[in-house]
Amino acid sequence: MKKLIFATSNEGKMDEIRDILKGMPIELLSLKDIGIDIDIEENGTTFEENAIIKAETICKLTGEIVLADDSGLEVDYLNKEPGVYSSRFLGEDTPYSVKNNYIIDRLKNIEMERRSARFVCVIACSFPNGNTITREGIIEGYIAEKISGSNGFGYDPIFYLPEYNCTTADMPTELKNQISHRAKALKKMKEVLIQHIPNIENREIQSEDFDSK
Ligand code: ITT
Repeated sequence: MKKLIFATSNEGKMDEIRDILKGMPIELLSLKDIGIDIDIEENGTTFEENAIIKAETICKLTGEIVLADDSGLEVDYLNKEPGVYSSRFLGEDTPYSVKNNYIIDRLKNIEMERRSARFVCVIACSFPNGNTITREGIIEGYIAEKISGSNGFGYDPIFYLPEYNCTTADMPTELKNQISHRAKALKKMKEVLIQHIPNIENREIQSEDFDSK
């Protein structure tokens, strides 16, 4: 099976990525799986730049095809903060209960229409020949008036989706993984992998045929 490395140290992301890509004939390895523990300096100013930095750094180090995710929450009322600084917002080690309460407090008494926000995810795929391809996924929502839910990770307990009347931390993991920014970016990236990695498409079609019988 083709080996693919996913350059993330975020366990919450990795669980979602494994779930979203399940069924593909690839062996998906995290940095932990391959024993790499490095702090990559994410000094880009956009999600795309940071995703490329992560994927290319690990691709050069391992010589393997490497995927990376850079993602975050943009809150319109806060001029799109925390954005690319989502994991470093108020300090890397600050608990999300504190970060989430801080955002809720900043939006206190602000009506729903002005609480708009989105999760953005850019996935980069770096190939050992030096090519890097990126794909983006976005999900639009609102900042909830209070923290709710314990599924997911990070800012999920404050990201409210009116069409489901709950936060992404309230919904079952399977549902989040069908509709999320990460699911959308990975779905597009699947097409890229099918085009660029020999045999992936045939083997996937076979497994889908098998599943549907
Ligand atoms: P890696 O760089 O090792 O992948 P990281 O957590 O530092 O891990 P990012 O720099 O991409 O990753 O920051 C993403 C942050 O955005 C993440 O830590 C969360 O705070 C937030 N975030 C992204 N996707 C999210 C999601 O689906 N649900 C909740 N919060 C999310």
